[in-house]
Amino acid sequence: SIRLPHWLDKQAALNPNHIAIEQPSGETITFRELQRRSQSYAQKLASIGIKEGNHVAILSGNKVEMIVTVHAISYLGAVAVLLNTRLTASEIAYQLEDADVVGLICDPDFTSVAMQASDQQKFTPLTFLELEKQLSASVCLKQEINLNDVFTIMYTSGTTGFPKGVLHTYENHWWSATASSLNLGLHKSDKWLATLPLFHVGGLSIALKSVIYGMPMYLLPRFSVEAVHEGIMKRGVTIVSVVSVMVHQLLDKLNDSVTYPASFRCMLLGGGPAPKPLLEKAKSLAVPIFQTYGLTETSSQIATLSPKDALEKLGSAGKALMPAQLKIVQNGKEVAPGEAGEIVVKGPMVSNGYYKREPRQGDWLATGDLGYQDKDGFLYVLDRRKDLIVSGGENIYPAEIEEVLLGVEGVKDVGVVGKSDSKWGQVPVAFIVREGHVTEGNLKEHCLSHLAKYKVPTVFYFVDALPRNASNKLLRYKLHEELEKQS
Ligand code: S0N
Ligand code: AMP
Ligand code: MG
Ligand code: MG
Ligand code: MG
Repeated sequence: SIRLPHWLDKQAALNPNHIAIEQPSGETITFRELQRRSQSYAQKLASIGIKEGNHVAILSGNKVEMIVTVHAISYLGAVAVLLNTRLTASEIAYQLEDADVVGLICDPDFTSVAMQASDQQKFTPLTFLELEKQLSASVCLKQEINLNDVFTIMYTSGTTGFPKGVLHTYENHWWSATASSLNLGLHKSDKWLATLPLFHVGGLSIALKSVIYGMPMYLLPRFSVEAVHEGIMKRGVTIVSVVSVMVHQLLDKLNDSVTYPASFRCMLLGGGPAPKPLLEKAKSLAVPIFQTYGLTETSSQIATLSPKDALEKLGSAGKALMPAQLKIVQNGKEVAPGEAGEIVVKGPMVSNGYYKREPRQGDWLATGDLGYQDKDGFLYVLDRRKDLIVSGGENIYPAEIEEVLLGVEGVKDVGVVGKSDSKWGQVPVAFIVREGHVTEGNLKEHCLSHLAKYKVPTVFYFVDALPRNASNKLLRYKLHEELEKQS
Protein backbone atom coordinates (compact mmCIF):
# COMPACT_ATOMS: atom_id res chain seq x y z
CA SER A 1 0.00 0.00 0.00
CA ILE A 2 1.13 3.54 -0.73
CA ARG A 3 2.21 5.90 2.04
CA LEU A 4 2.46 9.68 1.74
CA PRO A 5 3.93 12.10 4.22
CA HIS A 6 1.09 13.40 6.39
CA TRP A 7 -0.42 16.00 4.07
CA LEU A 8 -0.68 18.73 6.70
CA ASP A 9 2.98 18.25 7.74
CA LYS A 10 3.97 18.36 4.10
CA GLN A 11 2.03 21.56 3.39
CA ALA A 12 3.32 23.16 6.61
CA ALA A 13 6.85 22.35 5.43
CA LEU A 14 6.31 23.60 1.87
CA ASN A 15 4.29 26.71 2.66
CA PRO A 16 4.47 27.37 6.41
CA ASN A 17 3.32 30.98 6.21
CA HIS A 18 0.67 30.62 3.55
CA ILE A 19 -2.90 31.10 4.68
CA ALA A 20 -4.83 27.88 5.24
CA ILE A 21 -8.06 29.33 6.59
CA GLU A 22 -9.49 32.83 6.33
CA GLN A 23 -12.66 33.96 8.08
CA PRO A 24 -15.04 36.89 7.48
CA SER A 25 -13.68 38.57 10.63
CA GLY A 26 -10.36 38.85 8.79
CA GLU A 27 -8.74 36.31 11.11
CA THR A 28 -6.38 33.97 9.28
CA ILE A 29 -4.51 30.78 10.13
CA THR A 30 -1.37 29.63 8.36
CA PHE A 31 -0.54 26.03 7.50
CA ARG A 32 2.11 25.99 10.23
CA GLU A 33 -0.45 27.19 12.76
CA LEU A 34 -3.03 24.69 11.56
CA GLN A 35 -0.44 21.92 11.93
CA ARG A 36 0.54 23.07 15.43
CA ARG A 37 -3.07 23.29 16.63
CA SER A 38 -4.01 19.95 15.07
CA GLN A 39 -1.03 18.19 16.64
CA SER A 40 -1.88 19.71 19.99
CA TYR A 41 -5.49 18.48 19.71
CA ALA A 42 -4.14 15.04 18.76
CA GLN A 43 -2.11 14.87 21.98
CA LYS A 44 -5.15 15.89 23.99
CA LEU A 45 -7.33 13.32 22.26
CA ALA A 46 -4.65 10.75 23.09
CA SER A 47 -4.78 11.74 26.73
CA ILE A 48 -8.51 10.98 26.92
CA GLY A 49 -7.74 7.53 25.53
CA ILE A 50 -8.23 7.87 21.78
CA LYS A 51 -6.06 5.39 19.91
CA GLU A 52 -5.28 4.35 16.37
CA GLY A 53 -8.36 2.88 14.66
CA ASN A 54 -10.84 4.39 17.15
CA HIS A 55 -13.96 6.06 15.81
CA VAL A 56 -14.34 9.63 17.08
CA ALA A 57 -17.47 11.61 16.28
CA ILE A 58 -17.58 15.36 15.64
CA LEU A 59 -20.75 17.44 15.99
CA SER A 60 -20.01 20.96 14.90
CA GLY A 61 -20.90 23.87 12.72
CA ASN A 62 -18.24 25.24 10.34
CA LYS A 63 -15.52 26.25 12.77
CA VAL A 64 -11.74 26.25 12.68
CA GLU A 65 -11.79 23.92 15.72
CA MET A 66 -13.76 21.41 13.69
CA ILE A 67 -11.12 21.33 10.95
CA VAL A 68 -8.41 21.10 13.61
CA THR A 69 -10.21 18.12 15.18
CA VAL A 70 -10.46 16.35 11.82
CA HIS A 71 -6.70 16.67 11.26
CA ALA A 72 -5.97 15.74 14.90
CA ILE A 73 -7.89 12.50 14.42
CA SER A 74 -5.73 11.67 11.40
CA TYR A 75 -2.51 12.32 13.38
CA LEU A 76 -3.63 9.49 15.66
CA GLY A 77 -4.65 7.17 12.82
CA ALA A 78 -8.19 7.30 14.21
CA VAL A 79 -11.38 7.74 12.15
CA ALA A 80 -13.61 10.83 12.13
CA VAL A 81 -17.38 10.24 12.15
CA LEU A 82 -18.98 13.46 10.93
CA LEU A 83 -22.42 14.16 12.36
CA ASN A 84 -25.09 16.33 10.75
CA THR A 85 -25.97 19.14 13.18
CA ARG A 86 -29.59 19.28 11.97
CA LEU A 87 -30.32 15.79 13.29
CA THR A 88 -32.24 15.10 16.51
CA ALA A 89 -30.58 13.40 19.49
CA SER A 90 -32.24 10.08 18.62
CA GLU A 91 -30.98 10.18 15.03
CA ILE A 92 -27.45 10.97 16.27
CA ALA A 93 -27.67 8.25 18.93
CA TYR A 94 -28.33 5.72 16.19
CA GLN A 95 -25.19 6.79 14.31
CA LEU A 96 -23.01 6.78 17.44
CA GLU A 97 -24.15 3.25 18.19
CA ASP A 98 -23.90 1.97 14.63
CA ALA A 99 -20.45 3.47 14.07
CA ASP A 100 -19.03 2.11 17.37
CA VAL A 101 -17.97 5.60 18.35
CA VAL A 102 -15.78 5.87 21.47
CA GLY A 103 -15.65 9.64 21.86
CA LEU A 104 -17.54 12.73 20.75
CA ILE A 105 -16.12 16.22 20.32
CA CYS A 106 -18.65 19.00 19.92
CA ASP A 107 -19.12 22.63 19.24
CA PRO A 108 -20.55 24.29 22.41
CA ASP A 109 -23.65 25.23 20.37
CA PHE A 110 -24.56 21.53 20.26
CA THR A 111 -23.63 20.38 23.78
CA SER A 112 -27.17 19.62 24.83
CA VAL A 113 -28.00 17.43 21.82
CA ALA A 114 -24.57 15.78 22.10
CA MET A 115 -25.23 14.91 25.76
CA GLN A 116 -28.68 13.52 24.99
CA ALA A 117 -27.43 11.53 22.02
CA SER A 118 -24.60 9.89 23.97
CA ASP A 119 -26.74 9.14 27.00
CA GLN A 120 -26.39 5.37 26.47
CA GLN A 121 -22.68 5.51 25.61
CA LYS A 122 -19.65 4.92 27.84
CA PHE A 123 -18.14 8.33 27.02
CA THR A 124 -19.08 11.92 27.83
CA PRO A 125 -18.95 14.43 24.99
CA LEU A 126 -16.30 17.13 25.24
CA THR A 127 -16.57 20.60 23.77
CA PHE A 128 -13.57 22.03 21.93
CA LEU A 129 -12.71 24.11 24.98
CA GLU A 130 -12.96 21.12 27.31
CA LEU A 131 -10.67 19.20 24.99
CA GLU A 132 -8.18 22.07 25.01
CA LYS A 133 -8.09 21.88 28.81
CA GLN A 134 -6.98 18.23 28.79
CA LEU A 135 -3.38 17.22 29.42
CA SER A 136 -1.18 16.49 26.42
CA ALA A 137 -0.09 12.89 26.09
CA SER A 138 3.35 12.40 24.58
CA VAL A 139 2.37 10.00 21.82
CA CYS A 140 3.92 9.36 18.43
CA LEU A 141 1.87 11.18 15.86
CA LYS A 142 1.48 9.69 12.41
CA GLN A 143 4.07 11.08 10.04
CA GLU A 144 2.67 9.20 7.11
CA ILE A 145 -0.74 8.59 5.67
CA ASN A 146 -1.51 5.10 4.46
CA LEU A 147 -3.79 5.64 1.49
CA ASN A 148 -5.75 2.44 2.21
CA ASP A 149 -6.75 3.53 5.69
CA VAL A 150 -10.24 4.79 6.40
CA PHE A 151 -10.20 8.47 7.38
CA THR A 152 -13.87 9.54 7.59
CA ILE A 153 -17.34 8.06 7.99
CA MET A 154 -20.47 9.93 6.92
CA TYR A 155 -24.01 8.63 7.19
CA THR A 156 -26.33 8.49 4.23
CA SER A 157 -29.64 6.66 4.14
CA GLY A 158 -30.20 3.50 2.19
CA THR A 159 -33.55 2.94 0.52
CA THR A 160 -34.60 0.83 3.53
CA GLY A 161 -34.57 3.99 5.60
CA PHE A 162 -31.66 2.97 7.84
CA PRO A 163 -28.71 5.31 7.52
CA LYS A 164 -25.41 3.61 6.66
CA GLY A 165 -21.92 4.90 7.33
CA VAL A 166 -20.02 5.57 4.09
CA LEU A 167 -16.32 4.76 4.54
CA HIS A 168 -13.89 7.20 2.93
CA THR A 169 -10.22 6.25 2.76
CA TYR A 170 -7.38 8.75 2.45
CA GLU A 171 -7.08 7.50 -1.12
CA ASN A 172 -10.70 8.44 -1.84
CA HIS A 173 -10.17 11.99 -0.53
CA TRP A 174 -6.76 12.33 -2.21
CA TRP A 175 -8.16 11.40 -5.61
CA SER A 176 -11.24 13.51 -5.15
CA ALA A 177 -9.06 16.59 -4.59
CA THR A 178 -6.70 15.64 -7.41
CA ALA A 179 -9.45 14.87 -9.91
CA SER A 180 -11.13 18.19 -9.16
CA SER A 181 -7.95 20.15 -9.86
CA LEU A 182 -7.24 18.22 -13.06
CA ASN A 183 -10.57 19.54 -14.32
CA LEU A 184 -10.85 23.02 -12.80
CA GLY A 185 -7.14 23.72 -12.77
CA LEU A 186 -5.27 25.14 -9.82
CA HIS A 187 -4.54 28.85 -9.91
CA LYS A 188 -2.01 30.60 -7.66
CA SER A 189 -4.72 33.04 -6.59
CA ASP A 190 -7.35 30.42 -5.74
CA LYS A 191 -9.41 30.84 -2.60
CA TRP A 192 -12.30 28.42 -2.11
CA LEU A 193 -15.32 29.51 -0.10
CA ALA A 194 -16.88 26.93 2.26
CA THR A 195 -20.46 27.68 3.17
CA LEU A 196 -21.67 24.10 2.69
CA PRO A 197 -21.59 22.27 6.02
CA LEU A 198 -18.26 20.53 6.65
CA PHE A 199 -20.07 17.44 7.95
CA HIS A 200 -21.11 16.57 4.38
CA VAL A 201 -18.47 15.57 1.89
CA GLY A 202 -19.00 18.59 -0.38
CA GLY A 203 -17.98 20.85 2.49
CA LEU A 204 -15.25 18.68 3.99
CA SER A 205 -13.64 18.24 0.57
CA ILE A 206 -12.87 21.99 0.54
CA ALA A 207 -10.94 21.74 3.81
CA LEU A 208 -8.97 18.79 2.44
CA LYS A 209 -8.28 20.52 -0.87
CA SER A 210 -6.94 23.46 1.10
CA VAL A 211 -4.31 21.23 2.69
CA ILE A 212 -3.56 19.12 -0.39
CA TYR A 213 -3.30 22.13 -2.75
CA GLY A 214 -1.78 24.61 -0.29
CA MET A 215 -4.77 26.86 -1.00
CA PRO A 216 -6.59 29.19 1.40
CA MET A 217 -10.19 28.36 2.17
CA TYR A 218 -12.63 31.09 3.13
CA LEU A 219 -14.65 29.59 5.96
CA LEU A 220 -18.19 30.76 6.72
CA PRO A 221 -19.78 29.58 9.97
CA ARG A 222 -23.03 28.91 8.10
CA PHE A 223 -24.73 29.88 4.87
CA SER A 224 -25.65 33.51 4.55
CA VAL A 225 -26.31 35.04 1.16
CA GLU A 226 -24.73 38.33 2.26
CA ALA A 227 -21.55 36.66 3.48
CA VAL A 228 -21.12 34.60 0.29
CA HIS A 229 -21.80 37.65 -1.87
CA GLU A 230 -19.28 39.69 0.12
CA GLY A 231 -16.70 36.87 -0.10
CA ILE A 232 -16.97 36.86 -3.89
CA MET A 233 -17.20 40.64 -4.37
CA LYS A 234 -14.60 41.82 -1.88
CA ARG A 235 -12.54 39.02 -0.38
CA GLY A 236 -10.89 37.49 -3.41
CA VAL A 237 -12.86 34.24 -3.43
CA THR A 238 -12.33 32.45 -6.78
CA ILE A 239 -14.41 29.29 -6.26
CA VAL A 240 -17.49 28.50 -4.20
CA SER A 241 -19.40 25.21 -3.74
CA VAL A 242 -23.17 25.58 -3.52
CA VAL A 243 -26.54 23.83 -3.75
CA SER A 244 -29.44 25.17 -5.88
CA VAL A 245 -31.30 26.93 -3.06
CA MET A 246 -28.20 29.04 -2.44
CA VAL A 247 -27.85 29.99 -6.11
CA HIS A 248 -31.42 31.30 -6.25
CA GLN A 249 -30.63 33.72 -3.45
CA LEU A 250 -27.20 34.70 -4.75
CA LEU A 251 -28.46 35.55 -8.25
CA ASP A 252 -31.11 37.83 -6.77
CA LYS A 253 -28.30 40.11 -5.65
CA LEU A 254 -26.92 40.55 -9.16
CA ASN A 255 -28.04 42.83 -11.99
CA ASP A 256 -26.54 44.86 -14.85
CA SER A 257 -24.51 47.03 -12.52
CA VAL A 258 -23.64 44.41 -9.90
CA THR A 259 -21.57 41.61 -11.42
CA TYR A 260 -18.96 39.29 -9.96
CA PRO A 261 -15.30 40.20 -10.47
CA ALA A 262 -13.56 38.41 -13.36
CA SER A 263 -11.27 36.63 -10.88
CA PHE A 264 -14.29 34.70 -9.58
CA ARG A 265 -14.04 31.65 -11.80
CA CYS A 266 -16.28 28.86 -10.55
CA MET A 267 -19.57 28.36 -8.78
CA LEU A 268 -19.61 24.59 -8.32
CA LEU A 269 -23.23 23.49 -8.12
CA GLY A 270 -24.04 20.02 -6.81
CA GLY A 271 -25.92 18.03 -4.22
CA GLY A 272 -29.09 17.65 -6.26
CA PRO A 273 -30.87 18.63 -9.46
CA ALA A 274 -30.32 22.08 -10.95
CA PRO A 275 -33.45 23.62 -12.49
CA LYS A 276 -32.89 24.70 -16.10
CA PRO A 277 -34.36 28.22 -15.58
CA LEU A 278 -31.85 28.77 -12.78
CA LEU A 279 -28.96 27.76 -15.06
CA GLU A 280 -30.27 30.05 -17.79
CA LYS A 281 -30.54 32.96 -15.42
CA ALA A 282 -26.97 32.36 -14.24
CA LYS A 283 -25.82 32.25 -17.86
CA SER A 284 -27.53 35.56 -18.63
CA LEU A 285 -25.81 37.14 -15.61
CA ALA A 286 -22.45 35.66 -16.71
CA VAL A 287 -22.12 33.65 -13.48
CA PRO A 288 -19.68 30.78 -14.10
CA ILE A 289 -21.82 27.87 -12.88
CA PHE A 290 -20.34 24.40 -13.26
CA GLN A 291 -22.83 21.66 -12.65
CA THR A 292 -21.46 18.63 -10.90
CA TYR A 293 -22.73 15.16 -10.13
CA GLY A 294 -21.53 13.34 -7.06
CA LEU A 295 -22.62 11.42 -4.00
CA THR A 296 -21.34 10.97 -0.49
CA GLU A 297 -20.16 7.58 -1.82
CA THR A 298 -18.01 9.27 -4.50
CA SER A 299 -16.34 11.59 -1.95
CA SER A 300 -17.84 14.64 -3.78
CA GLN A 301 -17.65 15.35 -7.54
CA ILE A 302 -17.27 12.40 -9.90
CA ALA A 303 -18.51 14.20 -13.02
CA THR A 304 -18.34 17.95 -13.63
CA LEU A 305 -18.93 20.15 -16.60
CA SER A 306 -15.64 21.74 -17.55
CA PRO A 307 -15.24 25.48 -18.11
CA LYS A 308 -14.86 25.13 -21.86
CA ASP A 309 -18.14 23.21 -22.20
CA ALA A 310 -20.19 25.12 -19.65
CA LEU A 311 -22.05 27.31 -22.13
CA GLU A 312 -22.72 24.74 -24.81
CA LYS A 313 -23.91 21.92 -22.59
CA LEU A 314 -26.20 23.77 -20.23
CA GLY A 315 -28.02 21.31 -17.98
CA SER A 316 -25.33 18.65 -18.23
CA ALA A 317 -23.23 17.46 -15.29
CA GLY A 318 -20.31 17.00 -17.70
CA LYS A 319 -18.05 14.00 -18.08
CA ALA A 320 -16.50 11.69 -15.54
CA LEU A 321 -13.38 13.39 -14.20
CA MET A 322 -9.89 12.13 -14.90
CA PRO A 323 -9.41 9.30 -13.72
CA ALA A 324 -13.03 8.21 -13.10
CA GLN A 325 -15.39 6.23 -15.32
CA LEU A 326 -19.12 6.46 -15.83
CA LYS A 327 -21.61 4.47 -17.84
CA ILE A 328 -25.33 4.14 -18.29
CA VAL A 329 -26.67 0.67 -17.75
CA GLN A 330 -30.01 -0.99 -18.36
CA ASN A 331 -30.71 -4.66 -17.62
CA GLY A 332 -27.02 -5.22 -17.00
CA LYS A 333 -25.95 -3.79 -20.37
CA GLU A 334 -24.45 -0.46 -21.29
CA VAL A 335 -26.89 1.53 -23.43
CA ALA A 336 -26.32 3.69 -26.51
CA PRO A 337 -25.91 7.48 -26.32
CA GLY A 338 -29.23 9.21 -25.75
CA GLU A 339 -30.78 6.21 -24.01
CA ALA A 340 -31.67 6.45 -20.35
CA GLY A 341 -30.57 4.02 -17.68
CA GLU A 342 -28.91 3.77 -14.29
CA ILE A 343 -25.76 5.82 -13.72
CA VAL A 344 -22.91 3.48 -12.75
CA VAL A 345 -19.50 4.83 -11.70
CA LYS A 346 -16.00 3.68 -10.90
CA GLY A 347 -12.86 5.44 -9.77
CA PRO A 348 -10.34 5.89 -6.97
CA MET A 349 -12.62 8.43 -5.24
CA VAL A 350 -15.45 5.90 -4.96
CA SER A 351 -15.93 4.49 -1.45
CA ASN A 352 -15.41 0.75 -1.00
CA GLY A 353 -18.61 0.46 0.98
CA TYR A 354 -20.41 1.04 4.26
CA TYR A 355 -19.29 0.35 7.80
CA LYS A 356 -20.29 -3.14 8.97
CA ARG A 357 -22.26 -3.81 5.78
CA GLU A 358 -21.53 -6.38 3.07
CA PRO A 359 -18.83 -5.01 0.75
CA ARG A 360 -19.87 -4.11 -2.76
CA GLN A 361 -19.35 -6.78 -5.41
CA GLY A 362 -17.00 -5.44 -8.07
CA ASP A 363 -15.54 -2.00 -8.66
CA TRP A 364 -18.55 -0.33 -10.22
CA LEU A 365 -20.98 1.51 -7.97
CA ALA A 366 -24.60 1.45 -9.11
CA THR A 367 -25.87 4.86 -7.98
CA GLY A 368 -29.57 4.20 -8.46
CA ASP A 369 -29.80 7.55 -10.24
CA LEU A 370 -31.25 7.72 -13.73
CA GLY A 371 -29.54 9.53 -16.58
CA TYR A 372 -28.22 9.46 -20.11
CA GLN A 373 -25.10 10.50 -21.99
CA ASP A 374 -25.40 12.55 -25.17
CA LYS A 375 -23.45 11.61 -28.32
CA ASP A 376 -20.47 13.60 -27.05
CA GLY A 377 -20.45 11.70 -23.77
CA PHE A 378 -21.95 14.41 -21.56
CA LEU A 379 -24.02 13.22 -18.62
CA TYR A 380 -27.56 14.43 -18.04
CA VAL A 381 -29.10 13.35 -14.74
CA LEU A 382 -32.81 12.63 -15.21
CA ASP A 383 -34.04 11.41 -11.88
CA ARG A 384 -32.87 10.66 -8.40
CA ARG A 385 -32.30 7.23 -7.03
CA LYS A 386 -35.46 5.44 -6.09
CA ASP A 387 -37.80 7.42 -3.81
CA LEU A 388 -35.06 9.82 -2.70
CA ILE A 389 -36.25 13.33 -1.86
CA VAL A 390 -33.61 16.10 -2.01
CA SER A 391 -34.56 19.21 -0.04
CA GLY A 392 -32.06 22.06 -0.11
CA GLY A 393 -29.23 19.56 -0.68
CA GLU A 394 -30.26 17.36 2.26
CA ASN A 395 -31.43 13.83 1.47
CA ILE A 396 -34.68 12.48 2.80
CA TYR A 397 -35.76 8.87 2.52
CA PRO A 398 -39.54 8.27 2.69
CA ALA A 399 -39.06 4.95 4.51
CA GLU A 400 -37.38 6.66 7.46
CA ILE A 401 -40.29 9.09 7.90
CA GLU A 402 -42.91 6.41 7.32
CA GLU A 403 -41.40 4.33 10.10
CA VAL A 404 -41.55 7.23 12.54
CA LEU A 405 -45.16 8.02 11.61
CA LEU A 406 -46.21 4.39 12.00
CA GLY A 407 -45.07 4.72 15.60
CA VAL A 408 -47.90 7.16 16.32
CA GLU A 409 -50.90 5.57 18.05
CA GLY A 410 -53.88 5.59 15.71
CA VAL A 411 -51.87 5.65 12.48
CA LYS A 412 -52.73 2.62 10.37
CA ASP A 413 -50.82 3.26 7.18
CA VAL A 414 -48.46 5.92 5.79
CA GLY A 415 -46.98 6.93 2.47
CA VAL A 416 -44.44 9.74 2.10
CA VAL A 417 -43.45 11.39 -1.20
CA GLY A 418 -41.62 14.50 -2.36
CA LYS A 419 -43.66 17.49 -3.54
CA SER A 420 -41.94 20.10 -5.67
CA ASP A 421 -41.17 23.30 -3.85
CA SER A 422 -40.00 26.58 -5.32
CA LYS A 423 -37.49 27.20 -2.52
CA TRP A 424 -36.12 23.79 -1.48
CA GLY A 425 -36.57 21.88 -4.74
CA GLN A 426 -38.67 19.28 -3.00
CA VAL A 427 -40.26 18.84 0.42
CA PRO A 428 -41.75 15.68 1.96
CA VAL A 429 -45.51 15.32 2.36
CA ALA A 430 -47.36 12.43 4.04
CA PHE A 431 -50.53 10.50 3.23
CA ILE A 432 -52.04 9.05 6.41
CA VAL A 433 -54.67 6.37 7.00
CA ARG A 434 -56.09 6.67 10.52
CA GLU A 435 -57.63 4.04 12.75
CA GLY A 436 -58.25 6.28 15.73
CA HIS A 437 -58.04 9.88 16.81
CA VAL A 438 -54.99 11.44 15.20
CA THR A 439 -54.50 15.11 14.41
CA GLU A 440 -51.97 16.91 12.26
CA GLY A 441 -50.69 18.42 15.53
CA ASN A 442 -49.94 14.96 17.03
CA LEU A 443 -48.14 13.88 13.91
CA LYS A 444 -46.01 17.03 13.60
CA GLU A 445 -45.02 16.90 17.24
CA HIS A 446 -44.03 13.25 17.08
CA CYS A 447 -41.98 13.87 13.91
CA LEU A 448 -40.21 16.89 15.40
CA SER A 449 -39.01 14.89 18.37
CA HIS A 450 -37.68 12.05 16.21
CA LEU A 451 -36.61 13.63 12.94
CA ALA A 452 -34.49 16.54 11.75
CA LYS A 453 -36.79 19.42 10.88
CA TYR A 454 -36.14 19.25 7.14
CA LYS A 455 -37.52 15.68 7.16
CA VAL A 456 -40.84 16.60 8.81
CA PRO A 457 -43.67 16.46 6.23
CA THR A 458 -44.95 19.93 5.38
CA VAL A 459 -48.47 18.60 4.68
CA PHE A 460 -50.40 15.62 6.05
CA TYR A 461 -53.18 14.34 3.81
CA PHE A 462 -55.71 12.11 5.56
CA VAL A 463 -56.98 9.41 3.19
CA ASP A 464 -59.12 6.26 3.43
CA ALA A 465 -56.55 3.92 1.94
CA LEU A 466 -53.17 3.99 0.23
CA PRO A 467 -52.61 2.67 -3.28
CA ARG A 468 -50.90 -0.70 -2.91
CA ASN A 469 -50.43 -3.50 -5.42
CA ALA A 470 -51.30 -7.19 -4.97
CA SER A 471 -48.09 -7.83 -3.03
CA ASN A 472 -48.87 -4.87 -0.76
CA LYS A 473 -46.18 -2.65 -2.23
CA LEU A 474 -46.90 1.07 -1.97
CA LEU A 475 -47.45 2.61 -5.40
CA ARG A 476 -45.76 5.95 -4.88
CA TYR A 477 -46.41 7.16 -8.41
CA LYS A 478 -50.12 7.11 -7.56
CA LEU A 479 -49.44 9.43 -4.64
CA HIS A 480 -47.53 11.72 -7.00
CA GLU A 481 -50.54 11.68 -9.35
CA GLU A 482 -52.74 12.58 -6.41
CA LEU A 483 -50.50 15.57 -5.63
CA GLU A 484 -50.58 16.74 -9.24
CA LYS A 485 -54.39 16.66 -9.22
CA GLN A 486 -54.39 18.89 -6.14
CA SER A 487 -52.04 21.56 -7.48
C1 S0N B 1 -29.44 25.41 2.20
C2 S0N B 1 -29.10 25.56 3.66
C3 S0N B 1 -27.93 26.49 3.85
C4 S0N B 1 -30.32 26.14 4.37
O1 S0N B 1 -30.00 26.38 5.67
P1 S0N B 1 -30.17 27.83 6.39
O2 S0N B 1 -30.56 28.87 5.40
O3 S0N B 1 -28.95 28.07 7.19
O4 S0N B 1 -31.38 27.53 7.31
P2 S0N B 1 -31.48 27.72 8.86
O5 S0N B 1 -31.29 29.16 9.18
O6 S0N B 1 -30.64 26.74 9.57
O7 S0N B 1 -32.99 27.30 9.06
C5 S0N B 1 -34.08 28.08 8.51
C6 S0N B 1 -35.27 27.16 8.27
O8 S0N B 1 -35.00 26.37 7.10
C7 S0N B 1 -35.10 24.98 7.42
N1 S0N B 1 -34.13 24.25 6.60
C8 S0N B 1 -32.79 24.36 6.64
N2 S0N B 1 -32.24 23.57 5.71
C9 S0N B 1 -33.27 22.96 5.08
C10 S0N B 1 -33.31 22.03 4.03
N3 S0N B 1 -32.18 21.57 3.45
N4 S0N B 1 -34.53 21.62 3.60
C11 S0N B 1 -35.66 22.09 4.20
N5 S0N B 1 -35.66 22.96 5.19
C12 S0N B 1 -34.47 23.40 5.63
C13 S0N B 1 -34.80 24.91 8.91
O9 S0N B 1 -35.32 23.75 9.47
C14 S0N B 1 -35.46 26.17 9.41
O10 S0N B 1 -36.87 25.92 9.52
P3 S0N B 1 -37.79 26.77 10.52
O11 S0N B 1 -37.67 28.21 10.13
O12 S0N B 1 -39.15 26.21 10.30
O13 S0N B 1 -37.23 26.50 11.88
C15 S0N B 1 -28.80 24.17 4.30
O14 S0N B 1 -29.89 23.32 4.20
C16 S0N B 1 -27.57 23.54 3.66
O15 S0N B 1 -26.45 23.82 4.05
N6 S0N B 1 -27.79 22.68 2.62
C17 S0N B 1 -26.72 22.02 1.90
C18 S0N B 1 -26.36 20.70 2.50
C19 S0N B 1 -25.25 20.00 1.69
O16 S0N B 1 -24.09 20.23 1.91
N7 S0N B 1 -25.65 19.20 0.71
C20 S0N B 1 -24.75 18.48 -0.15
C21 S0N B 1 -24.56 17.03 0.34
N8 S0N B 1 -23.92 16.24 -0.69
C22 S0N B 1 -22.60 16.17 -0.84
O17 S0N B 1 -21.86 16.71 -0.04
C23 S0N B 1 -22.10 15.41 -2.05
C24 S0N B 1 -22.11 16.33 -3.27
C25 S0N B 1 -20.97 17.30 -3.21
O18 S0N B 1 -19.92 16.93 -2.79
C26 S0N B 1 -21.15 18.70 -3.64
C27 S0N B 1 -22.34 19.37 -3.37
C28 S0N B 1 -22.51 20.70 -3.70
C29 S0N B 1 -21.48 21.39 -4.34
C30 S0N B 1 -20.27 20.75 -4.62
C31 S0N B 1 -20.09 19.41 -4.29
C32 S0N B 1 -18.84 18.74 -4.67
O19 S0N B 1 -18.92 17.70 -5.33
O20 S0N B 1 -17.75 19.24 -4.38
P1 AMP C 1 -25.59 12.77 -1.25
O1 AMP C 1 -24.98 11.44 -1.05
O2 AMP C 1 -26.34 13.26 -0.07
O3 AMP C 1 -24.63 13.76 -1.76
O4 AMP C 1 -26.71 12.62 -2.37
C1 AMP C 1 -26.35 12.25 -3.68
C2 AMP C 1 -27.58 12.26 -4.53
O5 AMP C 1 -27.91 13.61 -4.91
C3 AMP C 1 -27.37 11.54 -5.83
O6 AMP C 1 -27.52 10.13 -5.70
C4 AMP C 1 -28.44 12.18 -6.71
O7 AMP C 1 -29.69 11.57 -6.49
C5 AMP C 1 -28.47 13.61 -6.22
N1 AMP C 1 -27.63 14.44 -7.12
C6 AMP C 1 -26.34 14.76 -6.97
N2 AMP C 1 -25.90 15.52 -8.00
C7 AMP C 1 -26.94 15.68 -8.84
C8 AMP C 1 -27.14 16.36 -10.09
N3 AMP C 1 -26.17 17.04 -10.71
N4 AMP C 1 -28.36 16.28 -10.65
C9 AMP C 1 -29.35 15.60 -10.07
N5 AMP C 1 -29.24 14.94 -8.89
C10 AMP C 1 -28.05 14.98 -8.28
MG1 MG D 1 -21.52 0.81 20.73
MG1 MG E 1 -29.88 30.82 8.54
MG1 MG F 1 -27.11 13.11 2.02
